[in-house]
Amino acid sequence: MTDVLTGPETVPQQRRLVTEVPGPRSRELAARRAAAVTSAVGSVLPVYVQRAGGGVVVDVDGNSFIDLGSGIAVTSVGHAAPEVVAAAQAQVAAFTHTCFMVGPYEGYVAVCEELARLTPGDHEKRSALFNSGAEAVENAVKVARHATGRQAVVVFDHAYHGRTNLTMALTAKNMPYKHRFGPFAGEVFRMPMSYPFRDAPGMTGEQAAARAIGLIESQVGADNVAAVLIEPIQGEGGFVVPAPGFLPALADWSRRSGAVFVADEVQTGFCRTGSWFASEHEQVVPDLVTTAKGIAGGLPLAGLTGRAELLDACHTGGLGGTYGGNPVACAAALATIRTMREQDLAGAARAIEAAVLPRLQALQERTGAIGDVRGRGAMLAVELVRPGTTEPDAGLTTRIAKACHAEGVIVLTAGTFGNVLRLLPPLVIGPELLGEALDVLDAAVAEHAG
Ligand code: PLZ
Repeated sequence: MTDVLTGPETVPQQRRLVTEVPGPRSRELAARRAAAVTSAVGSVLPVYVQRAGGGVVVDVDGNSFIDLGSGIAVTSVGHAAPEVVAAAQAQVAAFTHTCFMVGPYEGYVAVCEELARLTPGDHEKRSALFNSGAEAVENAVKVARHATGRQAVVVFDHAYHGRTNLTMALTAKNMPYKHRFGPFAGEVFRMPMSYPFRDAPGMTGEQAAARAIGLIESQVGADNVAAVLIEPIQGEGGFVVPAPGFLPALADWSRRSGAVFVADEVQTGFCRTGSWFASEHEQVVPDLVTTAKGIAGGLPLAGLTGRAELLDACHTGGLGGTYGGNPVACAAALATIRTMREQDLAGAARAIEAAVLPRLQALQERTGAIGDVRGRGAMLAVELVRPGTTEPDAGLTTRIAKACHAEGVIVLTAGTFGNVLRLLPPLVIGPELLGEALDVLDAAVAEHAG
């Protein structure tokens, strides 16, 4: 059992339940919350967090949970990663905010230099920094429209791009993201995704791309498309990995048609899938890339990176925001990127895939309720169905997730049909801890899916 240093305290890397879940202090906080926090914001866990380190989250009653969620793919370098903590602390002490649009500083520039180095392609790039993934996506659309003089944005079934008005329009799923929140932004066109588990058997990526492209050309018109926006592996939509060839064919079509190809790497980026960016697995070089989540080890930061001629097409002052590229978040990002390089966390993600995928496949052998096992790196999932069919079983998915939480393992669900159980461990999680978490998942599946 290795311990992870977080400030003055250490968080033992172990699963340990010392009260019922939720314990009395969490129940007390839940009651205070009910009277003060809107019920429109939900939480996955019934417990309240006191501290966290590495791959473990400790609640206010002293229960330790193994984290297979990373705060939705954010704490890839681990909770309270020592280098990130030190960098953020030093920056807080130096200055917390000037607004880059008022008084610029080196951290912002250095993060943009790293984004140019790390994102796919060796063309000249520029970046702008924001606070959230949704904001980065909004700005990708602004840039694509401004640079092309076109308006239409093509997105895909099962897509998730955020909760602002424009990004709700880009997001596919009604509940909970869009229901009664319209009217939505216009000029958004949704196309069929390549979804191997649910497409006709044997449909290739090229065929799935031809299906989408045919619809774009007939319903939108190639000359009207400002941007084709896609997650290289869909996140909230259920870790849908398109068939090989789908992404390259869409990127090629975009280039030929004068549309900007935008990869939303908010969830897949920064080593999550076993390389810096998921686009790399198919040698796709996007015109624009959006990043957030894993970039800054838990501090809010997002980036829009892409071809210099696109980003620089906008008039000066056209992009920005009070907090975008906050100096503390930038310091955290630089430490996060350094840690990812030094510890080869892309390699760690591949090792996680090598350890977890066979176990999920073995689980699939044992139960007819697992229709599909998929994902890449440390972004892995099972899709739960009624045995012998592809009919989604959201109820079973929730029961298994809740059983894991009750036993001290944080897992998340996803999917348009709510029937995907997804694993997003911190990339620094130790093999023993990971193995123990999978034992808990095994037992939960055995109990609820038989
Ligand atoms: N693009 C691909 O995954 C955020 C959303 C959780 P923000 N995904 C988690 C929820 O229910 O709100 C996400 C994403 C992709 C964009 C976003 C949006 O990123 O930082 O949440 O705005």
